[in-house]
Amino acid sequence: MALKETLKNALIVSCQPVPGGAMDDSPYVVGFALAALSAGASGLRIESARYVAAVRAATDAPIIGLIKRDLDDSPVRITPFIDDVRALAEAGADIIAFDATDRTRPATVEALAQAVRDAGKLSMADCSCIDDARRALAAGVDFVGSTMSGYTGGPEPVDPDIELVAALRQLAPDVIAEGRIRTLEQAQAAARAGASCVVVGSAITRTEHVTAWFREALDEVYAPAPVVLAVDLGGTKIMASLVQQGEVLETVSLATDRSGSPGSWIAAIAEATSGWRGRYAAVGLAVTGAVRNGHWRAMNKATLGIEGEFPIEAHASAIFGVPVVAANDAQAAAWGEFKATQDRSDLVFITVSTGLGGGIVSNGRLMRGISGHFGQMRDASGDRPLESRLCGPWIAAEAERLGHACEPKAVFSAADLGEAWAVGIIDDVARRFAHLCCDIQLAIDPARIVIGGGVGLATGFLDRVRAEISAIGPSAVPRLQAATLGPKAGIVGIADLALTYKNQ
Ligand code: ADP
Ligand code: BMX
Repeated sequence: MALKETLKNALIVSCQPVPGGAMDDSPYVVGFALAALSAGASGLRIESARYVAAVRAATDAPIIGLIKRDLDDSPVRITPFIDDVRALAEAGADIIAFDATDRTRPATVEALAQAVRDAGKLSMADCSCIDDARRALAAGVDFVGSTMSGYTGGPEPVDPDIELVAALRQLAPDVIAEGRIRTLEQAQAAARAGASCVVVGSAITRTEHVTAWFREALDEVYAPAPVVLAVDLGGTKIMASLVQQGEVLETVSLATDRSGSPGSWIAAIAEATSGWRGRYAAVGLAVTGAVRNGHWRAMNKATLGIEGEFPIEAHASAIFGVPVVAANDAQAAAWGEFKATQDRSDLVFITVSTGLGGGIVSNGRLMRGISGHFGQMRDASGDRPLESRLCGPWIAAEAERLGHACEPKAVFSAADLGEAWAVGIIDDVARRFAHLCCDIQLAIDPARIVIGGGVGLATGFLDRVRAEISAIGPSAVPRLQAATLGPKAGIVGIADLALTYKNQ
């Protein structure tokens, strides 16, 4: 009874060197044991009669003794034989631990428990599950432990089995939490789950294990960051880059074949980037249109004619041979812009390009689904999407209607030179965009609205939009910024998303 009291709310340190390792000798085991006791451990767990005897000669502190054996005809390793119990008792153990699992075994749990009693010692049943504990308690053991959880088949877990500790506590008061307790938080969790004492082993006394944990943790940081093949597929152009940790290493651009199909666009990307094969670990596809559950569809076929729903992630990963993550282009750009600076305030990204797309980052999270599809909201007429007159193709069509057929870029140049027809077109677009930004400010109140896209980033566009906003004099003035990453926002954003989501 006194021993149970001593071990109440205690830390027990298991001093078991790696077999055959540099510390596998009595002086080290005794040293670890005395060091642990000097710093607040109340008990020890020691393997083999030889080490129990050596530690016993050095201290009166409670010792849980065990003997590990690798048997040919039984998976049971911890104190399998009655003779082991006797040897441990003779060597000076106070508590004798044995495997209490329900597996083929040389001696029954009942016989071992009886042998411990016969030797005048207390017993600890190393259990893998609650049923092991039930049987062991029925056989009269003094302590039940979670030691064997995770070691009777299947992959070895990383974390301790705190749930088993809590379940054991429902059966008996003297519960020892043991197994994979590596951190202060895990030890506390075991205590909170009701353990009457906690055993920590490797994390204190296996230098090889602790060293390897640190080595692996550092390897993760020192390992070269993975490279992603990041693609921005818009209604007008496709950009593909190799990206590493937000750095764009190389880029190719091609025109989007607007008469093509998802299969032909992916094939064109694979062809244009064939020289980069083997250099990337994942592919990220930022695409115009909506992406949900790896499937891609158009919101507005005028921006790009994607027929039906296309399984873009499955199709592309078969072609590229690495995991593929797809997302909407403007959402990816929103994420790229969010990650590009230290500013953690909410942002809305808007691209004015072949269509008008958007993305929202709120509380540090990218909103998914179809959020940000501002271009699909109705315009004042009520019967067409806002983007039909707030995009590059509308500028070109309007220029042609006015007898000045040219690309939007040339319309901007003409507007810069003060040509009235061009100024009228650009002012129209800027006014509509200014209204949209004011409405977004009222709906979402972002700290900033970041602008991208061929038209959005065109020279002078933002200044004209700001002038229109001043003219409106809104109750809440949106803070507009040009994309820090320029046309690469989508590329950088999807590269990061690809690494985040590739295993999900
Ligand atoms: P995508 O829509 O494929 O993502 P962009 O962002 O480049 O591609 O947007 C394409 C639209 O932007 C086209 O209508 C194009 O004419 C127009 N555009 C591209 N570059 C400029 C520029 N420098 N000035 C004005 N308009 C541009
Ligand atoms: C359209 C829509 C959005 C896209 C936006 C910008 C389609 C095909 N696309 O509103 O999903 O984000 O255009 O795309 O419905 P871009 O091609 O102009 O860059």
